[in-house]
Amino acid sequence: MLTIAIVGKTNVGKTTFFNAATLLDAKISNYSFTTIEPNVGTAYASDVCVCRELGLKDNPQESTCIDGWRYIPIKIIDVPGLIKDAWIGKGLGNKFLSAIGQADALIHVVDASGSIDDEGKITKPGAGNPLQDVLDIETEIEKWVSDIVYSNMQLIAREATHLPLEEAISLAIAGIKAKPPAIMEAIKVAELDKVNFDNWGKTEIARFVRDLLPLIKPSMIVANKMDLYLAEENYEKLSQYFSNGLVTACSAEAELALRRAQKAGLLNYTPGSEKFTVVEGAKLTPEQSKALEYVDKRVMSKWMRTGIQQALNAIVFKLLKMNMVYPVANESTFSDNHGNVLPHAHLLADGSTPIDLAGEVHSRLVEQYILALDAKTGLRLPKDYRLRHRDIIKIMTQTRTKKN
Ligand SMILES: Nc1nc2c(ncn2[C@@H]2O[C@H](COP(=O)(O)OP(=O)(O)O)[C@@H](O)[C@H]2O)c(=O)[nH]1
Ligand SMILES: [Mg+2]
Repeated sequence: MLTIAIVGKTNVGKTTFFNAATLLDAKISNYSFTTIEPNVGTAYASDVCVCRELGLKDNPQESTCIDGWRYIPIKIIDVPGLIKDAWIGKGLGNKFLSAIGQADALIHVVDASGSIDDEGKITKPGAGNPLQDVLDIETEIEKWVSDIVYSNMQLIAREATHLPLEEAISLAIAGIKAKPPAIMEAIKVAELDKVNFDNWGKTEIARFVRDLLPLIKPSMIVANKMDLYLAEENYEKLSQYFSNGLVTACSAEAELALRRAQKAGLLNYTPGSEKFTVVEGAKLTPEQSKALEYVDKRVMSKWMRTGIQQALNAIVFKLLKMNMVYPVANESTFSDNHGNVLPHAHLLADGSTPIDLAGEVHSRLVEQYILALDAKTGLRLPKDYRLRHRDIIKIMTQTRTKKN
């Protein structure tokens, strides 16, 4: 499953973001290291479901369809305790940094209201420096990965005697999930393709890692606490510094309040939508009314949304360029063998083929694969067809397995 790690300094709202995205109840508080083990949970990436264009009522199995929006599960990890110099093992850094290793992308939460100091302690709003906070964490991750590469120099050199360098590095730092093509690209961008690996030192490794990280751990910067005054100015600064749309505005606490109230049956609210309404006849306590008024005034009216679902979607569809693809067993009814309409939806990286989709569904399908059909048109698809967003695919297989 696609895995996203939430990183950032202490007290920026990582656990609140995590809880809002998963609606699990991990502990939230103002202390450093409240979370001592990474929290792992399920969040969702959402997009308009194909049931709409087909005018069908669907029966999703693992995913969910709410008002014509399909929500596909993704794994998210709340990585606590990243502080300056965590990479040398200070604090609980190293253990948590390894959670980043398994992630496909990062959500980098920053306190845009500037209410934390550089150590992550709560301070007067506006006193902190959110841009510096983001850079500190990036440096931290760079140092950690550089350190791993550096301590594996001998192993890499040995493997590189019989493997291309990018494969040797990929093997040596397997825990970071860096594929050879990304490594090769980073070597080129860092202009290290002309430098013999034996001559790489700390500076070369640092250069290589700086160019590698955006390729293997693309990250979305989430400017959190946008409900607080002062956050806007910092959000502008962050957006200017990290141009190309990598910064999203968010109020994790507002989303958490809305999802909790929705779960308690008090609100009509769909994650990602621009409005919420109080359920008719719902009895709100004065505190609840006040909190919802605050969310409405400070977040929804101003930003049109809380930003949590948008951040998740942006990371999955824009940054990672995933496509949502629907496998079906029956191409005329768009259903599985039990009559469930559009039962599954998978997230597949751009460039994936029908065989990749078969692999996601079941390894047996790959072994028995004969051909794939585009269920919308009934056309046969070549083996190397590149799946597109919202394709509905029928995979034809041999009906019998060969005896061996
Ligand atoms: N005003 C405001 N406070 C928030 C928001 N998100 C989190 N907080 C508060 O920030 C503090 C730290 O939150 P937490 O999720 O524990 O931060 P973490 O250390 O990064 O996991 C808590 O007091 C939260 O209630 C938000 O969107 N707006
Ligand atoms: Mg936390």
